Parts: sequence; C-alpha cells; structure tokens
Amino acid sequence: MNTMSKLTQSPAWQALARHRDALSGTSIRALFDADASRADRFSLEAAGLFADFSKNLLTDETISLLTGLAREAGVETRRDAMFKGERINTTEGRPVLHIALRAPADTSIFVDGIDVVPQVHTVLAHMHRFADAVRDGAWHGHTGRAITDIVNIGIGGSDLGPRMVCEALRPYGHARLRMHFVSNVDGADIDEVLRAVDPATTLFIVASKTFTTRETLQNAHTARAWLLASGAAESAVARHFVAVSTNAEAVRAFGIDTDNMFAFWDWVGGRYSLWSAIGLPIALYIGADAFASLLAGAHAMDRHFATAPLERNLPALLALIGVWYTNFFGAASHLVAPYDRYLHRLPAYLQQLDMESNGKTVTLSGERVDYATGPVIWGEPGTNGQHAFFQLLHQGSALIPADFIACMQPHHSLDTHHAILLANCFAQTEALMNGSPSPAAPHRHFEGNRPTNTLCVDRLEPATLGALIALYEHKVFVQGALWQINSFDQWGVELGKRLAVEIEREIAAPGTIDTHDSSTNNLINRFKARRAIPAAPGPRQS
Ligand code: G6Q
Repeated sequence: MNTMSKLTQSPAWQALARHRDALSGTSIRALFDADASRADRFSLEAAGLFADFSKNLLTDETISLLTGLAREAGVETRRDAMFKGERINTTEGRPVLHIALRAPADTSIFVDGIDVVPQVHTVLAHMHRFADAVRDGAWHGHTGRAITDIVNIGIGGSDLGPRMVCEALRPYGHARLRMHFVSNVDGADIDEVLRAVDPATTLFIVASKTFTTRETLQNAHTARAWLLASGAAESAVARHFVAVSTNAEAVRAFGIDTDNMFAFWDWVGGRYSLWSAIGLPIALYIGADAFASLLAGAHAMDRHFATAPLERNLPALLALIGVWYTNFFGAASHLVAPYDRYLHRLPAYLQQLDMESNGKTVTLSGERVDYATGPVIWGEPGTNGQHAFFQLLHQGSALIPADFIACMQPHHSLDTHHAILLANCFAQTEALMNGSPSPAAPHRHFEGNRPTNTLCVDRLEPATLGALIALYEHKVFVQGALWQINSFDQWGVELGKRLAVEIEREIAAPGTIDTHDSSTNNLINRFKARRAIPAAPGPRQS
C-alpha cells in the first residue's frame, strides 16, 4: 500500500489543498475586481528585473501557505547550505557552487577548507586575456590571419548555455567574430559549419567537463582532421584548438596543449556552467567587460535569493507559484514565451536547466515521491507562438501556466515594431486571464482564468540577462528543495552515455544481430543492410 510522504501529510500541504478548494468558486479576474492594488501588491523588482505575478490564482493567504510549506520542507536551510559550499549534491558527493563562479574577488567560499573564489578569478583572468587577444587579433591562425570564426564543440550543458547567451547578446557581439555551435554527433551538424568556415581563420573550442563525451570527441576529431586536411601542419593545432574541461589528462591525450586549456571544477554542474570557462565563447564574443557584467547581474540575483524573505524573494515566489499549479492543480507543463527574438534559445536552455534538474522521482532519502515533480518546460518566442500553439493555451483542456518575458527597450530603432510586439504580449496575458466575458457560441468561448507571470527588463543587456538566468536557476533550486529531490545529478544522462556503445560495436561488426528484442534487431539489421551510400550520390556527397 502507498503510504503518504511527510511532505503531502504535512499540515502546510493539507492546508494548501483545502485552500485550493476554497478558491474554486473564484477567478483571477474576480480577484482583480476585488482589489484595486492587486498588480502592485503581487509584483516585485529584483536585480534589475520586474516581475508581475498578479495574474495568478492566488491571494495573500496562498503566498503565506506556500512559503510556510517551503519553510517546513527546509528550503531556506538547503539554500544556505548551497551558499556555504556544503555537499548538497549527495549522490555525487559534491558541493553545488555555480554561485561561486560569479562571486566578487573580495569574497570567500570554502570547499574542504580551501577558498575557491581566488581559483575562479584566476581562470576568469585567463579567459579574459585570451578573449582580448583573439578579439584584437594578437591571437591569430597559423597563417597569421586574425580569427574570424569560433566553433564551440560541446553538448548539453557544454553547449546550451553559451549558445543561448551568445544569441541573446548578439547586439554586443564583436563585429569580426562569427559564432558557431556544433553539438550533435549527427555529421550534418559539423559538416554544415565546416563548409562555411576557413581553416586558416577558425578557432575551435572543445568544451567538455569530462572530456569523455562521445559526441564531442567525435566532432573534435573530425574538426582536427579537417584542419590538417587543409594543409595545416600538426603544429597548427595549437593555434586553432583550445579546450575547456575539468580533465587535463584527457585534454592532453587528445593532443591539445594544456596551456590552451581553461579549467573548471567538479562542483560546477554542466547545466549551471555557462558562468565558468564553459562561457569562453561568450567572453570571446562580447568581451571581458560584458562577460563580467553578465556575472555581476547573476551575482545580484544571488544576493537577492540568499537574503530576501521568501515572501519577497523572486526565485522563491516563481518556484512556489509553479508548485501551486503542479501539485494542487495538476499542471504538467510550463510555457516560457519570450517576446524577444534574441531570447529564442532561452526555452531550450531552460528545458535542460529545469527538466534535467527536477525530472526526478526519488527523494534525497531514497523513497519514491507521491507527488508530481518537475513539469515539462517548453516555449517559443512571441508573437510566433500566438500563430501556432497559443490556441491550446486559450481553449485546450490542459492548464498551462506561462512566463511571458518582455524587454521595454529594443536593440533597434523600429519603434512601431516594438510597440506591436509588446502590445501582443500584454494582450495575451490579459486574454488568458479574462477569457470571453459575454456569452458566445461554444466554439468561440474562452474560459479564461489561465495564469501567467510577466517578467520585464528595461533592456536585454549582459547584466539583466545574467539576473534572468540566475532567477531561473534559483527557481529550479527552490522547487527541487521543496520536492526533496537532488536537482544536481543526472543519472538519466549518464545512462544515455552508455547505451549506444554496444550497438555501435554491433553496427561495426560483420553479419546480422540477434542479441536484442526483435524490433531493435530488425532496426539495426536494416541499417546495416541499407547504409551504404548509393551509386548515385546525394547532392552533398560528391
Ligand atoms: C548537464 C549534464 C549534461 C552534460 C553533457 C556534456 O548538467 O550533465 O548535459 O553537460 O552531457 O558533458 P561534458 O561536458 O562532460 O561533455
């Protein structure tokens, strides 16, 4: 028989369930009608971000019950343990210290009695020197020409963060540098990039925390072979390849001089690593000062998260509002809709951050949870989403809470465009809440009462972006802590890293395969029989 967990049995949880029932007769719209100051009372400024969370089905009592639940679940204690460098990633026995990566030089954070902040700043200085040299042309390719193209080879946490930030901060990018990101082992990924760049002016960053990831090493080997095939001597590799890793030995074995290696530490999780040397592509693209601003913005959010009471703590509030819908209304997904083209990779980035962190069903004490944990995160920029999946938000059967993100000032001077863009953003959150008040034909009826948060920044710049990302990191933290799971391991990813190896061997071996179920055997054998490039090559195989 299923026994109830301490969490679902707790008085705070039970009170929230009763409170949900009590609110069932009301609507978000009705809460606005009853309180002229609602928008002001349920909004908050922190670290350069403004968040309006008033368009949610919640009252002061909801906040007080949710914060009570968080306190009972020990969220604050766990937060403080993270900031102190305790080994809160228990399954891997590691501290979780991405906050140390943006700590100012005059602060201290200790791991095993050693202050890690000076190490962080030593690597930052190394990154900054290198970024300056590439940007001003002092670091050049083997023929003496300045670098024009930077190719980051990495996957998962060694790709999504730097890729998302480089896209988001494109207006700050160096005019000469074109950024490319190769992640997939699908040969098309690197093939497309290598067709577009010149070996003499291309710098490859091989980014891998472990330096054992199959996809990344395969892509790095292909890139190296391509450089040498262009006529470059073996000695040219040192000018065209740098590595970012925690594994110096494997970097050396690959053939990259460890002088050209940028280090980080096992207390930086992959999906939390863009602030570390994994952010080297960002530093190269936007420069050392702007990279420092990105870190400063994240640090400002860290300070807010560490010190503000839960009732006025933005990451905590966004997390608790999410818990409210996930655990008390059965919401299984959460939409992120940035009304900003530059943030088009943010949903993909947040997918990993949130789903890899909180896609867990076993608690820290090893029991199976009896409550829902991390939702599916998804999204696309507005207004595009409105012409695609927003139909389901308005009239679908599922409740899908959403974050809308708006920048008050664009990076262009097309004011009319920007006014239309933000008019749409505001109109959508209003319509999702209000629905259609007057009776209409059933198919034209909108129930409304669909909750949204709206996050605003004045301008998407390095500091505000840093704060926005850190906001989501800490939101994920609070949810994981409340759900009593370890947000900092990823055994599902580790499984994926092992699974294909055996089949890869079977594909390479002669003959047919019969070691799997009949479906898998058939698929492997079909591939083996039909993989040969046909007599008439495709357009890209000449
Ligand atoms: C992130 C995950 C995962 C990881 C990649 C790449 O939190 O652990 O996405 O970042 O699997 O790993 P490497 O950096 O070791 O190549």
